[in-house]
Amino acid sequence: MPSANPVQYIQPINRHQWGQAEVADLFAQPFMDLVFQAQQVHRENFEPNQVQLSTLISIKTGACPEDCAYCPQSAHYDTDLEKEKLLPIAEILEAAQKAVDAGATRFCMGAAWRNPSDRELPQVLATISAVKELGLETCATLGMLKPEQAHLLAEAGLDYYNHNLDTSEKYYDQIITTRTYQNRLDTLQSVRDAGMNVCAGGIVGMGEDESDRIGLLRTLANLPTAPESVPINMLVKVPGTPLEDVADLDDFDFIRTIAVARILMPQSYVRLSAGRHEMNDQMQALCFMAGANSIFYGEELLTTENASSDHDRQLFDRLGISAEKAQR
Ligand code: SAM
Ligand code: DTB
Ligand code: SF4
Repeated sequence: MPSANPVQYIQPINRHQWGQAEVADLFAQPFMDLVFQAQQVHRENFEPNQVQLSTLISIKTGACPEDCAYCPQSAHYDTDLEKEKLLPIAEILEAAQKAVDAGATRFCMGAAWRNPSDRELPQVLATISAVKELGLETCATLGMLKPEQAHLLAEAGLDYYNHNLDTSEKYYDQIITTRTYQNRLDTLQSVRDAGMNVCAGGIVGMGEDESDRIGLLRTLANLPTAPESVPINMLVKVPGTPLEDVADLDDFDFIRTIAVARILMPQSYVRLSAGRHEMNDQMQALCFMAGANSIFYGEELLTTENASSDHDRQLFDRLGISAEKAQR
């Protein structure tokens, strides 16, 4: 049934708009054909054996008013999480310096907010400027933004803003009820208008079906400008969240999602994001083969465990992958 409030898309003239059936045909190919095609697209646009490293930090943890069904930080669920107020700048800078020393080129600061308050934003702005001074690219994910807040973040030196669509418009109300799909698209537009790079992706393995994975990727690729960075997260099932017992997604369907993202958004970095801790090396290698060229690097994601940096370095060595160097 069509939604009561259809999402407003602003379409550029002359840009290919991916249709549902067209993307479904990509997904339906034999696995090897799909991965081969994705790898070809990847090689036309990127260094084939280079992966970009982003390090995450949670700068404000838990007690979030939103009800995102996957999220351990929502105040709606009892997840045994240690809440933390906004971290002092010095503590964030210490973590950022460690990220530089470990070889990351981007530092992504996440806050469990519905949106940043005008009271707390100034401290975040100062933090962003200080992190940038260390030579890192900066990224933040702070919830919904008003246009003027996006401009302040850009002025402070924020390179990327992460705001995920999470899933298809169709499946969205099964996952979140406290903000709309259109709210998310509006934030992405504000980020774009402020001149920042857009980081937007989603989560798979939340009980959605293939048409939802198609819908998510289509919406991202059909944006007036595709996001520069596209995180594809495998759901981390956290006890206490409504999705803790959802059925596993077939690994091959995850890899297909990466491959289709690569084909639909040839010039975007596709990030193999949450869920790597639970993936074996062969699975990760196939994700790189399918066109993933960025990872979250560091022992922790926001509140859950990530693959260890030692293990990542060993895996890169075994695969002949090198970490992308800083651009400046
Ligand atoms: N509160 C802000 C917001 O939601 O816009 C920023 C932080 S929020 C934790 C950032 C993103 O992390 C979410 O949009 C979601 O895509 C991802 N995420 C959260 N919990 C996850 C989980 N259990 N598994 C995979 N991804 C998750
Ligand atoms: C994104 O797409 N994934 C990251 C980042 N953007 C902020 C977050 C993953 C969170 C996984 C659950 C946790 O550690 O709390
Ligand atoms: Fe809050 Fe973000 Fe978690 Fe949703 S994903 S509950 S907005 S921290």
